[in-house]
Amino acid sequence: MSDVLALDPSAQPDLSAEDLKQLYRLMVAVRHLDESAIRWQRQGLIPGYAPELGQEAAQVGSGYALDMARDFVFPTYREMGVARTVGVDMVEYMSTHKASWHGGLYDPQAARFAPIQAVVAGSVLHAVGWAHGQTLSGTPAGELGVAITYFGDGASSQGDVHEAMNFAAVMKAPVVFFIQNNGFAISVPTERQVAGGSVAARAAGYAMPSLQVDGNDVVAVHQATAAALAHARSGNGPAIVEAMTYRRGPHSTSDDPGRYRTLAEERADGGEDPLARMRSRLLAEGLAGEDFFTEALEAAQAEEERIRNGVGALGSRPGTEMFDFVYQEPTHALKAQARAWREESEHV
Ligand SMILES: Cc1ncc(C[n+]2csc(CCOP(=O)(O)OP(=O)(O)O)c2C)c(N)n1
Repeated sequence: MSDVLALDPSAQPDLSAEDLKQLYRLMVAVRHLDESAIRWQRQGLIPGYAPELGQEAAQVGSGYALDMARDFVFPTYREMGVARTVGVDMVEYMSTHKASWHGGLYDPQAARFAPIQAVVAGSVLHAVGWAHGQTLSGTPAGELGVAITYFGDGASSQGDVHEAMNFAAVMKAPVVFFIQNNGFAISVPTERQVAGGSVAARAAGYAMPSLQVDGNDVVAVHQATAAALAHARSGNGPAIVEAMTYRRGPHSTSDDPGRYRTLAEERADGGEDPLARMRSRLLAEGLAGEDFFTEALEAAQAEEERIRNGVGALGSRPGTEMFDFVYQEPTHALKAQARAWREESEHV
């Protein structure tokens, strides 16, 4: 373990006043869109959605630390806030929740944001593969693109995560494992399935550095992620960031948290609202006044309206497309499935 480098978030450059304001604007845009998406589902515009209420700081703070000219994001189904922060087209992103297309209609290569992943822990393996490709590309240390993979405390119990971390550490792959520990895997609380209570603590066993950070503090998340990215970019291999937060809403629009936790527990365990916290900081430091907060909300409302109209206008995609992007060269079995599907659904 002697060669494990510590991560020092305080060594990262301070964020400017404009950066701090931008982090707040992004969190407001994400919160407003997230809350709206639940209403869209209730109104029948989209069939389902996985809200991220309470996780805005974890997502915006980490996304804001990325260098999108060379890094690559591997999300789960709950990273709308990261997508918004790194500039993914939000209508194309939301198409997955409209069930127009699996994984979002955006171009993953151009957006540097992998398709939305519903397989728990799936994105973790993909990220390590991509990161190993960076090593093989011959890009010099210091200039490496870094893969960042998002996953939850629940996913951390999957065997895939062990394999991914071990492989990444052995091969010194430039990857940041970003865990949002939001307290729940659907109905199962963290203490029922993360032995020891911390995913970051496992890093020592893989000889990689880690940081556990207050996931409700957007600046702390940003600095921790920036430190982990700098470590990986310099050719030192992977790092873990575990953002401790709380899933304030349901697991998805088809979940009823009342079946496994009480309102009193939600109030007691929910922690600090990330937006309220940043608002207080901006006010306390004299960086923003009421006009700024009003403008941020109005911009978020206008943006949501644009996205809602775009999602409403999305048509369905040709069903044959579900076979088109499985493999570069379709297998015999896949061709047979596609044929059978066409015969049944299109009667050809
Ligand atoms: C391989 C696999 N197993 C089970 C599921 C069903 N499932 C969907 S989300 C989820 C819980 C994941 O919890 P966590 O990783 O903590 O992420 P969170 O949903 O809290 O963001 C489960 C078990 C799945 N989608 N994929």
